[in-house]
Amino acid sequence: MEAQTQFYRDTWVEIDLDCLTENIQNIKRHIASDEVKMFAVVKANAYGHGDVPVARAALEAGVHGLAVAFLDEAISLRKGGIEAPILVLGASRAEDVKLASDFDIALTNFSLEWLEEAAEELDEEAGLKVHIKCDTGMGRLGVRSVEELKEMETFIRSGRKFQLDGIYTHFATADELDDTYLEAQLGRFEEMVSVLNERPPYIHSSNSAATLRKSKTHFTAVRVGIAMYGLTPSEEMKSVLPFQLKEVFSLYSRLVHTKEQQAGDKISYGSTYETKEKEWIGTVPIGYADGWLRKLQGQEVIVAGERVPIVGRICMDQCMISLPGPMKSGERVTLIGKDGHEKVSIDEIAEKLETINYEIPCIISPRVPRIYIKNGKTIGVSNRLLS
Ligand code: PMH
Repeated sequence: MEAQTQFYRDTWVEIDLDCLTENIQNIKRHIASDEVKMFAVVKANAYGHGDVPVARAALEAGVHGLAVAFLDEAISLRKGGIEAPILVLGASRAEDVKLASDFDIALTNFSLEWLEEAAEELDEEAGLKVHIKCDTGMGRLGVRSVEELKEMETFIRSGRKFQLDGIYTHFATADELDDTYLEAQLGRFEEMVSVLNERPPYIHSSNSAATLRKSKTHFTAVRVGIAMYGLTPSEEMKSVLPFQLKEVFSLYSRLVHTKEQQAGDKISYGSTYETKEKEWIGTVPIGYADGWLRKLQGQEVIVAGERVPIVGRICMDQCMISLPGPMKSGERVTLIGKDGHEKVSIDEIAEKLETINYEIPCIISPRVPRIYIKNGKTIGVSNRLLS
């Protein structure tokens, strides 16, 4: 079935690819070395922004390759026509390695046992690219023992089934300004890299926070996610950002019904909101099934340049807002983004939901169409480029 490129609802996400490009150019300028390649982390549908359009724009802006969580996500990019290097950061099943090799997708490897199983599936000349993941203190994926690491290298280099394309690690605290733990992880990583007989082309450890804060973590490649989307990795880091990041993701809707309620009228399920006096109430077609969670009751949105609150419970597909005065259906509502002098940032929504900014674009569900803007023009809808 063809992906849907038309939509018939008044709620949408705008992905500003010009901001994405500017963020990438600033990050690359900050890295300031052509020897360091930038991988754009586009897992989870590019943190909810849309994998193929973001990947394309990122490559045009000068990133070298892409990183995703699962083989499925890598194949989706290949099927979307992306030819750049792709690395799968998560675990892949040994039985699926032939598929990875056929699509020229690099996989993460963190045990000898996996290599032995994977070898069974591969032709002698397959040349599957692997990056060895070292667990230097994140406690997630990765080989810990230097002995096993050496055996893995020997196994990989013993034939042509595999190519050792990279070695990497991941920091647990790069977004905290206290570097003690990061330094310990870095030391451990350097030690692990030093036991290899030969250095692979890609040696990498930096997420956005480390890329922006610590040039000695850059090695030969960096893996940048959140900063590319214009979000700061943590509150702490806001004070040390080397340049301004521009938010790529905005969320809009339109009033679909407005009316003047009388004093004492109740709004939405549970009748938790009661109008104290005459009040204009607008209905907005977005709800918790779109990822606009019930906990956002009371959150402000922007209408005609003014902040107004969501009143009453958020329903599955709709919610109500208190309007500053009489207004007609069709008026734009900004849930995330700018309108006039007002702005609702992703960080503000994250704070209201008591979570981190990373979660917000990820939880706005695929039911909300994404519109891609480049050079001020719409160039795609919902993961489909129009040209
Ligand atoms: N590399 C790896 C292995 C990652 O897991 C991530 C993000 C990145 C790079 C990019 O990090 P950044 O977005 O901070 O630049 N991974 C996750 C995660 O697993 N949960 O939140 C972010």
